[in-house]
Amino acid sequence: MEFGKLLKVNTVDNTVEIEFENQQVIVQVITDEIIRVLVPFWKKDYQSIAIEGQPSLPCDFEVIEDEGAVQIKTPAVILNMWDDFGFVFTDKYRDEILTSYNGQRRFENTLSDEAVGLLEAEGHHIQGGNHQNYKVQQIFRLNEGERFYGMGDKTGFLNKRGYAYENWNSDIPQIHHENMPALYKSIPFVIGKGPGYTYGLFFDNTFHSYMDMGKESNEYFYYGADDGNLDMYFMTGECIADVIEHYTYLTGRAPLPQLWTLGYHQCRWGYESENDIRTVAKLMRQHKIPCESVQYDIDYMEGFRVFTWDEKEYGPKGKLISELAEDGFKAVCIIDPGVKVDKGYFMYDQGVKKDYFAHDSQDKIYVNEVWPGDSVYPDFGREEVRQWWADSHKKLVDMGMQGIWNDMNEPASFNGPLPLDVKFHIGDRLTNHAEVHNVYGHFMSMATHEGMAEITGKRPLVITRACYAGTQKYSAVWTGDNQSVWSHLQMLIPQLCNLGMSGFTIAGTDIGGFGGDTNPELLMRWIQAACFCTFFRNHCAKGQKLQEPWQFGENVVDVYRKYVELHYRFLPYIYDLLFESQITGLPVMRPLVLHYENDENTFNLNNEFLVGENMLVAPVVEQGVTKRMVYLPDGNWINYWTKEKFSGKKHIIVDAPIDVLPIFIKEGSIIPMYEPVQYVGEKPYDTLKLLVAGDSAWGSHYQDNGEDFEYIEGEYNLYSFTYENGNLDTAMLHQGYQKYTSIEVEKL
Ligand code: MIG
Repeated sequence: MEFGKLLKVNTVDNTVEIEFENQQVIVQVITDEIIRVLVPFWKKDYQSIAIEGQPSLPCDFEVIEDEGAVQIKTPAVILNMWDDFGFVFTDKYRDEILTSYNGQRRFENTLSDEAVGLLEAEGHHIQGGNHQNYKVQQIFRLNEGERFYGMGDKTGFLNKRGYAYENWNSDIPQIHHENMPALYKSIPFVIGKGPGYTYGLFFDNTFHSYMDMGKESNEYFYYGADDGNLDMYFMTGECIADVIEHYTYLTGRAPLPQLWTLGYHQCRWGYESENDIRTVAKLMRQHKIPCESVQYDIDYMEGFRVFTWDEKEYGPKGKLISELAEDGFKAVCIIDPGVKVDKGYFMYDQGVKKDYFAHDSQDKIYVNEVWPGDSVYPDFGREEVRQWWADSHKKLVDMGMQGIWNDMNEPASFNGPLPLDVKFHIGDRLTNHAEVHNVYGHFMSMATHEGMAEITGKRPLVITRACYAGTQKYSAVWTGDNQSVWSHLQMLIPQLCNLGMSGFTIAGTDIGGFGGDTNPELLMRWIQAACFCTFFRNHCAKGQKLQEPWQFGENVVDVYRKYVELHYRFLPYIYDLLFESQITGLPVMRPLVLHYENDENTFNLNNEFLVGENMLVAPVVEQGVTKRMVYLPDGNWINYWTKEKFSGKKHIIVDAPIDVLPIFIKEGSIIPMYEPVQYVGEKPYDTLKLLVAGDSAWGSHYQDNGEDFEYIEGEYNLYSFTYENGNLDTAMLHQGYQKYTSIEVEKL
């Protein structure tokens, strides 16, 4: 569509309405650094799902009109817009950051619809085979050397340049290859990074959308969507961290979790009875591998009916859970959205009576098939339905459940995908699956989070598979059904780093791989690579080789234990980073490019990462490898194991036999540590250990009760440590909680 000439500009408060001949465009100055450009192809008054409340802050900006052009200028960004919706964002020095592309997309190698049909019938997946312009589409100029980060859980590598993706939450049990269009999550947020500039773009639209980051062309990149608005938030910043801070200012940050949730979890789809669960719990303790929970997959339910418990296989309600609790185990169970069609089953009856399930285009309750057989889908976009779902968790909490794992909420279905016209609501507004699909998991997590917070009074553990931008406020995530293959171990690093830069600070992958059979070497390397994950769980599918470490012999158990223990040693450091993340939005696992942006060795670095700013981890993610190259960026780095010191900005070769995960600590930092325990709560954490890297070092540390919301009222301690000439100086920046009885120094 041609927008036509820019005719008129009208500014009210922070909103600038720009009339083109054929289309209105609305520009909102959200903050000095964030500018929203809304082209309301669909709806002018659209209440964002990702962004809650009113994010606009008062700011000083100028609107300067010129013949056929307008300039909007804040202290940090200048947006120039002209005829036909041409625009450029520049920084305050007027250096160009992002420019609309002046031209059409160029389709090459286009297949006819008929050819696509034939190929698809043969089993090919034709991505973009019949190239098309989308109903909503914006093309941007692509600069040489421009890179892209973020975009949620997409497959492939850290830098998304040259790849194309889609946002359509998808249940993918097959191997997650690097060229897959979409996985379970839709986070239409990208960080653009070029020579001398950094920006963020968030496209707030829940319909099926497309992001081509220079695959189709080297001259442009584009965003497209099947419906909805072009609703684009441009964010500027001096660095990637600034952009993440702005993005999470808009869409929210992960709240502080309970400390135990960050510990180790064991799971398997196919622990089919009380006995299976007890055995695994017992063996965890026997092998002295720290463990917080043996999680309940769908097997624990009565005929896969959500909010029930199978007493036949798992014993009387509450008994198993409370007995295991005596040994420190917390209970976490899976809940799927699909409710079994079954008269007499309370969830089905209540939902039918209150009209809580989605309807088909003929206005009958829509039925598809999932684990319980014929099932219906709660209409989670309605507040009343979420409240009902939230309240239903009382049954689980009464049994002793302390955490909820939400699966299948893409939503998944066995009997073909849900048609796009299945009727759902968002608030009171009737809409359909096409709009709700990508936020179905978001609304479900929100209900679960609110229910668990209300019922337990503690910080909820919710883990979700599907989600949208902003879900980080309600839920942690895991990356779904990976497989026991080396390429999935390799992908863990870029995938979790990109999820982290997209707001999801609490995330993990199934350790050992979910599908397929793992093997000793792969499992040992996996527990090492995952050692600093904020969601730390070994999980495996029914029918695959059993995946608990003791299935592979004593040597594996020893190596495995070493790294689970190491995770527990660094728990206070991880927790500190999560505390900071509430203010900065920064993740725990970070790609090197986040802190060393101008060092080109970091631009495409897929096989090492930072934990916070001061720890560098370089796992072995290749079969048969026992030495590896490690890139150390600027600064001095001390090998955690050997205490050997290296100056950075160079590649080194390190030994990494099967029991070694190379770790380097940045000189000048202090890392807080605990002694490992069998589970959080086994004994009080009354001693803090400080790992001091170098002769002169600084660090801070946050401490609270690790469970409830009292920290918000000030029940916490904030320490600042300075180490100089063999002396440790401790300052309390805040004191509102019982202090450690001792603080010990370990010099690196
Ligand atoms: O169709 O609940 O990703 O973690 O074990 C498979 C059974 C359903 C998929 C989840 C996986 C879980 C499994 N679920």
